[in-house]
Amino acid sequence: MKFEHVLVQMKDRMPEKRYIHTKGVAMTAVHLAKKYGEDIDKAELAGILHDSVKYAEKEWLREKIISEKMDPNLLQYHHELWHAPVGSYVAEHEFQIHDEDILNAIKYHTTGRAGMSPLEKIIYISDMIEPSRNYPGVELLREKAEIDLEDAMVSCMVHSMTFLIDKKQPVFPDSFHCYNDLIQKKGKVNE
Ligand code: DGI
Ligand code: FE
Ligand code: FE
Repeated sequence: MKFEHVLVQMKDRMPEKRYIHTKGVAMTAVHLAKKYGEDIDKAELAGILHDSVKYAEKEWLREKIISEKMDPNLLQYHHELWHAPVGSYVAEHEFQIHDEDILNAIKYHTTGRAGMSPLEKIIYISDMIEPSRNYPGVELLREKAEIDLEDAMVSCMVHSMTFLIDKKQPVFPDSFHCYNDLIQKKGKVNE
């Protein structure tokens, strides 16, 4: 990996299993970036850094969301969502990443959003299909990712939202906006 020196810094921040996931996301993102003509280095860096604060203290994450004036709605939703925007902040301020697309790919990797860039979609999908992911339906998502980025993104978003709705969990509005945006752009409304 080109950014091995950044990857090794993730080792101290997370358990072994999450480190393997991180490597898997970076590798998968590089593969998809090659396939869909996106920037390979950006994909690798975003993949490596996407879960950097997954194991940070909940209260520290909350503080950052408040002090850095991130979306205050996040605090009304599950704390699992907080590592994504704060991870983006950490990428910028600790790892000196200033590329807006990389920062957004990290920021929206958990919820998605309307108007995602191809890199954002690549990271969102890679997070769900990297080789160590093992849940019912993952194989089909992997197959879709090899065929069409948009279609894979729709399927991943539907899978995530359906999973939350089945468990009667709240769904963050960005995910709904992402879903509607993808479907409307596909022109599938009222078909
Ligand atoms: O950090 P990872 O485990 O690699 O993956 P992730 O960043 O996609 O986080 C997944 C977790 O976040 C998973 O437990 C489901 C949860 N999640 C994602 N979107 C929402 C959500 N939880 C709630 N309550 N609402 C959401 O919209
Ligand atoms: Fe994550
Ligand atoms: Fe992840």
